[in-house]
Amino acid sequence: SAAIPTPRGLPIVGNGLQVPVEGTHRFFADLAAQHPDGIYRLNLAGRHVVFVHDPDLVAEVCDETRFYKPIDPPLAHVRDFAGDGLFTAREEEEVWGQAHRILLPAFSQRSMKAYFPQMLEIAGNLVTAWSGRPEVDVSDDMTRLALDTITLAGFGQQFRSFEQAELHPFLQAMGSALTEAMNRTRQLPMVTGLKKRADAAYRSDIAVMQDTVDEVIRARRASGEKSNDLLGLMLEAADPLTGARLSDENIRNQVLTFLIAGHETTSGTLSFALHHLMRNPHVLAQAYAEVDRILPGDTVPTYELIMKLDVIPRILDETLRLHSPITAIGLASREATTLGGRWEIPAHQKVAVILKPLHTHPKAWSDPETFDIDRWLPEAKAGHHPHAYKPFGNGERACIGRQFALTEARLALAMLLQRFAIADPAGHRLTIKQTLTIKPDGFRLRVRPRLAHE
Ligand code: MNH
Repeated sequence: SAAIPTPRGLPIVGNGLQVPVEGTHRFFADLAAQHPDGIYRLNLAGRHVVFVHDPDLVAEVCDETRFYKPIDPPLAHVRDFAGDGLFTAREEEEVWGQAHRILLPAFSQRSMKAYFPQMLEIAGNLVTAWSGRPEVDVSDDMTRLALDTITLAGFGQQFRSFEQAELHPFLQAMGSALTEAMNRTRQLPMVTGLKKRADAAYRSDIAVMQDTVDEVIRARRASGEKSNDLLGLMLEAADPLTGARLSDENIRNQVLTFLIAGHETTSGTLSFALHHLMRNPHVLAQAYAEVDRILPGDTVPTYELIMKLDVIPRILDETLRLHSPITAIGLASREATTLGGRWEIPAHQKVAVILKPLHTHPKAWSDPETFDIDRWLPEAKAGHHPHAYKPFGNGERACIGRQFALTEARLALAMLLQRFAIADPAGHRLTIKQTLTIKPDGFRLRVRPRLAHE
């Protein structure tokens, strides 16, 4: 056995202070490059974390009989507001399985057909918003799209974000709370305890989020409406295994979870996809050709037409390889074990998989930094390393909203390309903003309605 390599750190906080607030993705990419064995260890403010990015080591830590998803920082902080919702529930909490079983059918690919009219309505609002403007802020509008889509499809509520200049107060509160959760992840608890102003703001942001959600639930109850959207299901359905129903508090936590998990990530994916299209004009041309073939003129998209798309889904797959909005997944060992036949770790050792170094690992990807959608052609895909691509996480705790996000993103991208010529005259240099997730910062596009289809 061998000692896991550890970069030298500062006393007390260990390597914690070396992790920059902006751009942790760059920091971890550099560290990965310095550790060709695919493994290293950091002391983050007293918490020892083992990082793995070699796909074969990742395959080991993705074995759910050996590793589980712990709720550690930053998720332990997100739990301050998402509670025992699916994303931040602990493995031993029975309610995770109950909610998972109740909600899983509602997230199947088949169910997406039922949400399609709502997805179409909100994508239409995006098109309307862009029609009157020469230039758009991409990340802001994708955030509006994703938030309005999950609130309408999931909870029957109209946020009407495109009618407002400022982001909804819920979004502002959520953004600040997520930023604070990330700050707390980098601070010693003692320091967090001293920052009274930040703590007061954090509490008030959490109250704004909870009030918003309580209002969504109250409005549904008041309407007396029986709907089989996500909220209707949670209010009515019983767990097929235990017969249990979800408590009101758990439903609030689930709604909050879907609002958080359901829109930051989808909006980041769409924004990064547009960024890559601007950088790769030949792929953009392929996307236009596909849209003009499947949705000629002003054909209104249907679920069936959207499922026929091939180039656009591959653009999304490749975008998620190079820019996963969720940059890392956290695991922990059930028992003491050995990784790669030589690295010994104790029981309950925290392990992090930083996705970028995994998604660009030369063992699994040729020409890894190149945006190449042909990696996702069926023949090429069959040859992929089975554990070198985890943008939606792993195993049972993988993303429940994957089909929802991909269906929504396909539709939005297709409609934007159907309606607009997009250009990036300033030659956007990608800078990344990070809260719990990453998205492009200050990314603006020049948009112009396509009169005749080019
Ligand atoms: Mn989503 C878990 C990525 C869209 C709801 N999601 C995860 C995880 C990743 C992830 C990674 C696992 C995190 C972890 O291991 O700690 N999610 C994405 C991405 C997109 C996305 C890249 C868009 C693209 N997610 C969505 C949408 C919804 C959603 C849309 C809801 C409508 N995600 C969840 C929930 C979980 C999750 C809920 C937690 C699942 C569980 O643990 O049971």
